[in-house]
Amino acid sequence: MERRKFLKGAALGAGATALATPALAQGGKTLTIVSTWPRDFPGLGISAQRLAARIGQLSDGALNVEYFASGERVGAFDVFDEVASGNAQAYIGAEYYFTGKHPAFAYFTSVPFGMSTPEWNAWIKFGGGQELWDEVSGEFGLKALAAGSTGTQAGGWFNKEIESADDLKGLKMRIPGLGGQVLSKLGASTVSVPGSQIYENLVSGAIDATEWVGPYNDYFMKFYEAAKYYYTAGMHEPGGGLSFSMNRAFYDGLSDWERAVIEAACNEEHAASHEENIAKNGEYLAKLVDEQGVQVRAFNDDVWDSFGEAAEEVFEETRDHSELAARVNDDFQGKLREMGTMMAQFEVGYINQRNRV
Ligand code: PYR
Repeated sequence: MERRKFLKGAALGAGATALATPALAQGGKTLTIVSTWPRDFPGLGISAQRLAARIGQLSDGALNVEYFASGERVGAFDVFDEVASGNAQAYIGAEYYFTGKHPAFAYFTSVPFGMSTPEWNAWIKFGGGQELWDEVSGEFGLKALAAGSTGTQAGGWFNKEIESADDLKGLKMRIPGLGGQVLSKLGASTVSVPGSQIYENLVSGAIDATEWVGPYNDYFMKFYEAAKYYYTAGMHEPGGGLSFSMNRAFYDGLSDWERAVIEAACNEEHAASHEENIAKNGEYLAKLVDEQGVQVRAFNDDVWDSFGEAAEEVFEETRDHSELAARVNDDFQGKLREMGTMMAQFEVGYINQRNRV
């Protein structure tokens, strides 16, 4: 998939859309899905289209699914209002784009120094996370489910090496969510623009740095044309999930079976997208280095420590927003510590030894 092709698709007007699934039998319920990802975007966009198509297929005509990529019906960051208002029935996207609505939404994508994807899945499914998500979404008339995961994200693309926190001062960086707030505390000037607008901003010099996802998704964005230093694991998005968020009245009107269909399709895509990223990231990191001469770097411990101090302040400010934001933060941080100790002893402990021997 050539990058310009899907960026062009992102700019198309509403009339130019193609359905992810053909209109199904008349008489089913309309399920209009709007997405924060451009059409055919490798990784995220294709995952969203796969999910929309799968819901239509599994529902066997009960749900008439129509899918609009970003810009085809509303802009990427307008999907929340489109669904909350009932103009569309569901959006696929990342909840941390909507921290302006409520900062607790960040925890339902990923937060700095937060959970890895397996930890986040465990919190959502068995640790009370879904119930907290329902409370936050419920304030806006929405009901959300996990429906995708990128796994641990890359630290991002920079046009200079980052050797100390001082190198972040004055840096103009695209980075959404609480991760962006951490960078701001360290003196960077941060913006959150949708994926389809990052390349132009980087190439024009409007920004000096960006993060997006990881090697597989990032390869197609061609950020290496403007920024050649690529940092491995970042603090800002260590794992977590993407969302399929429904208008609550629409959700309440579904039969148990229709809900089960949507839940099954979301669960399937949540796992598949994570697996796809794990399977492809290594191959695409090698392509970035071998084909494009990208310089791979890792943040040093001093930079990590600065990120950690700034993140503490960001969490305190997030807690101050409301009783609900404090409760979500505290539950998340408590479960993270509980699971993190075990993960370090078992999963990470094993992987480190395996890779060493
Ligand atoms: C981002 O907007 O940075 C994502 O990770 C999707």
